[in-house]
Amino acid sequence: MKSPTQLKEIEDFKSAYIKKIEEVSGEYLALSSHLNQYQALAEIVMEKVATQWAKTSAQYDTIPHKRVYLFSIEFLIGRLLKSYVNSLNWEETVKIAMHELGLDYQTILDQETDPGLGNGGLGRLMACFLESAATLGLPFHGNGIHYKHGLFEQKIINGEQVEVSDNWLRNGYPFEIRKPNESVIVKFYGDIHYEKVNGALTFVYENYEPILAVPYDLPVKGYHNSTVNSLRLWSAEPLDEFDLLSFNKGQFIDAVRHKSEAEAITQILYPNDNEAGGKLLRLKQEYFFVCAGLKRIISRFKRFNQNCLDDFSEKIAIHINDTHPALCGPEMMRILMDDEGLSWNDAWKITQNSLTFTNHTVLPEALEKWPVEMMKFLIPRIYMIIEEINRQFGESLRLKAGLNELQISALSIIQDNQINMANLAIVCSHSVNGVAELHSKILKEETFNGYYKLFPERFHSVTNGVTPRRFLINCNTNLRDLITESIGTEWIKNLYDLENLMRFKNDLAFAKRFCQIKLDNKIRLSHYIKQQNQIVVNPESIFDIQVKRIHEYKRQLLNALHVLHLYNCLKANPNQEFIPRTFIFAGKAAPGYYFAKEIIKLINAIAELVNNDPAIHDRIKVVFLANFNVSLGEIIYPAANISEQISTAGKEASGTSNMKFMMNGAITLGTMDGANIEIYEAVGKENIVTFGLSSDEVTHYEKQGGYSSIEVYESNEHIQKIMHQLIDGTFGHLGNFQSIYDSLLLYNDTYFILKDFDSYLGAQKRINSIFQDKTKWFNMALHNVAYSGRFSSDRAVLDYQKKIWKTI
Ligand code: B1H
Repeated sequence: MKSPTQLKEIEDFKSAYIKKIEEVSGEYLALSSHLNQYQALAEIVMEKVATQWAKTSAQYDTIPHKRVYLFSIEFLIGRLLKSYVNSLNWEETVKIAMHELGLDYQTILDQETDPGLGNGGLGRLMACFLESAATLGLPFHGNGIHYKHGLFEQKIINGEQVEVSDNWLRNGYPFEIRKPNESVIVKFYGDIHYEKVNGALTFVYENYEPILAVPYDLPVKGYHNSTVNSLRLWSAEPLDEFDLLSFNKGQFIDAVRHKSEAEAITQILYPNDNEAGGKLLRLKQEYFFVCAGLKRIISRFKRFNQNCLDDFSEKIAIHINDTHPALCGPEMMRILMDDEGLSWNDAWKITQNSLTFTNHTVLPEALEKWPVEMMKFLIPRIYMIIEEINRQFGESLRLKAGLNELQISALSIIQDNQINMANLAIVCSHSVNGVAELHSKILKEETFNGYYKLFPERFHSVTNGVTPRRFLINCNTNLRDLITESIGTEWIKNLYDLENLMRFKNDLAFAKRFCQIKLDNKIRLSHYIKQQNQIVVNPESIFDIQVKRIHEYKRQLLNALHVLHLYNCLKANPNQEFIPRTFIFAGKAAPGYYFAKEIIKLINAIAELVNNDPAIHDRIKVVFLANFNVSLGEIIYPAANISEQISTAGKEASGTSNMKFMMNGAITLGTMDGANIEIYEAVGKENIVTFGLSSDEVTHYEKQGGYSSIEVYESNEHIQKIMHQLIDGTFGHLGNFQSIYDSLLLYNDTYFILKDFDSYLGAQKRINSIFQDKTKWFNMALHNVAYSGRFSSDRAVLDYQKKIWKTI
């Protein structure tokens, strides 16, 4: 029974909605399109959110809290409409109202584009942190780039990845507010020379190219509270629509070139994950959002602090998310000295005390280095400051730490005529952290060991987390309801409370519902697979899933070769007992990453071979789902039995899909890498399946120049067979996979795929035997949900507040 207040709320909502439809479409509801229906709902929701937004901002202005600004070149926010509705506690009202109006709520939600403003885990982590901070009621804002085109849309055509540009703003975007009056000017290029002004030698910066940075603000709403924080994304525009000087001289093309060159800066997100590109435009992007963001933060601070910057670092933390915003150091120095007139020493104190830095990867190809010439040319004043920071740092190492020249050059920010951005970030900030225990240990002992020895107190570790609101509560509503019925609602804001679920480990009725929910989620995914790939899968089979960016170190290849091996076994022995499996893959490859694209091709070739072979009798199915993004993840995570987390140990800094799967009751099949190790600790060794070399073993081999993959090959018939299949025409018109073959045998298997193959096979066999014991399987799955508390981004954000920003 609904209360009179609820009934009134529903009726009010319906009339507001009918009116809104007319406003956005100029038509009656009955004639409106799904897109208009979505737009109307989005506007109503945005109005409600905006009221709380204004209130939160006003409160922050009066109550002095330490504010945190998260600088990141990626924020992978996902769709927002459902998140806003649920966080407003409006889910039921909206659902009932839509139903009573004869509309399909899900279809309306599906009209929303999924903004691809990030590549993968790094960008998604930032979005999770923003959501958690708002839910915890903390003053915490994001600062990034308003890309006109997000990450490309992936299509699979003839088994291969084809990229299509992403135009997420095509139909307008209802959840952002453009704030032209808060625009700032960012200067590029130009010359610097010294002049005597009033007797003192000072420099003059002229002939620069000014670009207008215009902010777009998006509300970040807390769950079931009234906090609304901001994500500020900067867009590049020409200062004048076109260059009037050229226009008047009749040089029309030059006049518009000026416009498109300015806009180019925020045209597109670079589609590389875990790889630094080295292009001038990327460096422009990095400086652009750092400069615009810092200018606004500092001017706002002055406005609320009587123009005084003295206690800036007590009241503000600026967080550098990986090295892409590492120019925060020199840019802050520039603003404080050149614009605010502070001395070097005063500016340095404020800068260093405000900045904190998180590293997200130890892969050498991802560690950013910029040529000195490029930096000097593009941002000459910033280069001057970097040189001086480096000079003073070297000097202090020489005089205070007593290091010799060799040691100093190993720590230098400028090395081989390149700026090492991680070194810059470490020197300019007072805290450096890794994103899981093992990763932080590697940073201290290997990657940044020289710095660690000098400043051990600066090094920290904060294990990543994911928001349970998006990755459990809103995407697995049946599990959410079962949990809430069983242990109350407290867990939604304190995920450790999920441990109370262990009370139900012997409760048959609970177990039955728990397993039924998983099956229903698998059925939902099966429909999606049927619709997208025209493949029929068996929802009763084990859903074995690996979804993430395609990268050699993540080893989708190991998974694929295992599937090929199982296929061979079934062909050789068709009557063997076999537990049906559905192998599901999804993920994008960077457009220029040839090898990753070959892996996608191989997976699709294996799918074609296996799915269409009648001798297999549908016992194995292989599915590659196109265009993996946040929304697709929300359908996939709840449907998994097995979460494949099989990176070469020591290479995956943390991983976060491991956490999303775990929360939804999947069993991790993983190496002892990144946060897998902490999942192992949380659930206990009985409730996870691990295999493979340890990170120490990998390092040991690497120090000897690798292991011998030929030896493994020669001693293992199964491996010989699958290796031959890569090049012997098995895949028919889909081609041979010579480059994959060569990478494993000729180039000695950098990622230890053949080395770990047997161990992986053993782990997969263990899974089969466990799966047959339904009670055991339920128990393992329950453990995974129950002990996922520490992988909430609420915990991660609180850890940062305590250890790093010292705000609580
Ligand atoms: C992660 C990146 C990354 N680490 C460079 N590093 C990029 C590096 O465009 N670029 O140049 C883009 C992304 N991404 C990921 O961060 C790690 O691989 C994951 O293990 C980790 O979970 C995630 C969040 O910390």
